[in-house]
Amino acid sequence: MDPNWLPFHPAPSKPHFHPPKGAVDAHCHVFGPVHQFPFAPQRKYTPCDAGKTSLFALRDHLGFSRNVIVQATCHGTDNAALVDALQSSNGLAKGIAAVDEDITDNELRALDAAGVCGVRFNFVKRLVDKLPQEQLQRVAEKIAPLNWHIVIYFEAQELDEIYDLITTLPTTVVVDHMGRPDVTQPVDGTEFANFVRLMEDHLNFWVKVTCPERLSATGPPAYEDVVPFCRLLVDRFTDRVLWGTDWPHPNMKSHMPNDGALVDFIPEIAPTKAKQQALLVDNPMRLCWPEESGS
Ligand code: 0GY
Repeated sequence: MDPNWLPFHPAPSKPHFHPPKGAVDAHCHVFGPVHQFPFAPQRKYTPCDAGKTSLFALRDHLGFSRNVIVQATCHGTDNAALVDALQSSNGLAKGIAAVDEDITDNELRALDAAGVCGVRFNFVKRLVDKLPQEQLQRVAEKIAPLNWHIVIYFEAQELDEIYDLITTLPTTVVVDHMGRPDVTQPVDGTEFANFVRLMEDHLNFWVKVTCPERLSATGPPAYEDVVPFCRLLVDRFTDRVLWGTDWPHPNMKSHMPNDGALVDFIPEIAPTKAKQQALLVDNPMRLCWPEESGS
């Protein structure tokens, strides 16, 4: 692993908050193990191993039932570690893959059968060599028949540049980590207003109210500066929000969060039982397990 890599928390606390029955950690990753699933040559970081066994143990420890595992850039478009985790999950994990634009229909169908329900495109410049504009359009056409969704990771300052591209996508689009707002700016300031407008104007957009540990300037354990941003989105778009741990927290530099404390953050951003049920169960089930959620 990279010399300055922060490994995931070795012993997260048991959360005080009990997630509702059937709760989904809708943003997490698996890394390696590298001897079985080598990292991609073009990766921008080399993490510690963080395999499926550790992920599923964390799920149980935190009181969650299911995972949505998101392909991370260190594995490029080789989804083998992801698929292996999905196939070992007894149906309790779904996956978001990363694919090349020349992927075939047969390869897409195989991913679908393994439990993949979406593809991710990364517009964060430090994580990719080339922004995936053209690839996004071509892949969007290919996945349309599978009823998958598209996950997009970008930083707030990129939104204007990619706005037209992402708002013409024909699928449900999920934005990672609230579009990475600068939380030192006011929650009702122009930057975050742009993002809120995107959500208001485009009903196919969903958002992950995730990663206080990445966004916060005030820091752990309360991450109080991030709360108003998450809360506004949960209040206003209750049926289009998702939550996840982001375990094993790639590229964290300031600190490694305690995953138990991250779970205890949930009632700060979703204070009522109804909002917790939507955020943690109903929304991720509707999006990733529609066959079980009756929609
Ligand atoms: C995250 C965030 C990061 C990394 C990746 O795919 C990735 O490598 O998403 C990051 O460095 O901000 O969601 O895990």
